[in-house]
Amino acid sequence: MGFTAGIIGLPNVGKTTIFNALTAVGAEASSYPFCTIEPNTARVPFTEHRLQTLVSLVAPPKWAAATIQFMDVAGLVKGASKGEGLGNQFLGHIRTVDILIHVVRCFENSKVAHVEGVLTPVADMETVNTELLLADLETLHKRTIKIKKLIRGGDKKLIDTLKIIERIEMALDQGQPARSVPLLTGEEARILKELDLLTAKEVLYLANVDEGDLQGQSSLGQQIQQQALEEGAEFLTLCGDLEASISEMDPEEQDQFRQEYTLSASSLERLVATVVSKLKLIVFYTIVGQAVRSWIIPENTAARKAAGRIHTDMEKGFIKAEVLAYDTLISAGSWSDARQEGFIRQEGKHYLVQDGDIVLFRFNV
Ligand SMILES: Nc1nc2c(ncn2[C@@H]2O[C@H](COP(=O)(O)OP(=O)(O)O)[C@@H](O)[C@H]2O)c(=O)[nH]1
Ligand SMILES: [Mg+2]
Repeated sequence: MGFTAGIIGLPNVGKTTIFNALTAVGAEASSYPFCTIEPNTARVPFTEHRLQTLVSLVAPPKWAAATIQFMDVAGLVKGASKGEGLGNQFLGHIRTVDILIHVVRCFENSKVAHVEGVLTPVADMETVNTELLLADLETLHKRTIKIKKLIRGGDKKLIDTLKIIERIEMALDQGQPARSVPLLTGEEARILKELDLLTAKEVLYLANVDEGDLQGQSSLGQQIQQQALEEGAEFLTLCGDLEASISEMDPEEQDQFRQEYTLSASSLERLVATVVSKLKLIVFYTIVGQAVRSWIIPENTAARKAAGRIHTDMEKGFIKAEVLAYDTLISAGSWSDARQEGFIRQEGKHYLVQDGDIVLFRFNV
């Protein structure tokens, strides 16, 4: 189980530049190698201050941050939903991801052609979103035909599914994504998930701005921000070219450079952190043997399931979890001090792991 963010957008908006910069960051964020899985997919570490503090406290020979997978999806063009260009391949790829990072070009560059000739970020967003909407309408159309047949054949359970499909179709017809449809029950949410729609996925708009406009204050950046706000979507700015150059520097040089540009933290780290929070994921830590590691799980994951994140044997043979909150470990100074003080809690398989927990799983092999 992993989580994947798909970088999407029109051609020449900076998707690959951003993907490569993200991949380069991985190289120095762990003592384990973070490899590119396939040419267009890479694991990117979620670097956050707690892991760094734990590593300096424990000084383990090995450590590794949990990762989010990023996929550089082929550029989308008008007509993709009808199979134009790499249409089908593109849509097939984004179907597999958990969240869409929709890159919108706001940088001028006379050497790099814009597919439509001029910079029109809001129209660009719409071009991409329309293709996703059309693809979903097509999916729903096919599903409706199938479901109606099954209902006629006596499968009355599917009547609810059909009702939800109709509600979603209505939204799509008005240009609204499936994620905007308010769902009343867990059952409705389950049906929506099963429909596997592209516009049901969370979206994060990423304005790829000029070097001189890192805060996205230009009118182009503002337009995207406004649009994202109206959709209730997340919005971030970065300069792909700049991040790509920074990612090639050594760490000290990077810090210096960021100070000059008054970039508080790496925009790429901010991007990964936003993906984590948007997907409602939390982090827990293990300090076992020679390694300190962080792990990412969805909120409200039970201890036994969380153990399975590390190894299926640990889930199967789960006995109990010994748990310590991050802050308590830091104030105690070490795991053994915390144990002496009686701070370590014994939790069963139903315990819901909390963000920042440090967990030692006990299991039968
Ligand atoms: N000026 C400028 N050029 C950029 C920026 N990001 C990407 N580019 C350039 O735009 C071109 C297309 O970028 P690429 O990442 O291949 O776009 P993709 O087709 O979306 O993957 C490359 O020549 C990049 O160097 C940026 O932030 N500023
Ligand atoms: Mg590309």
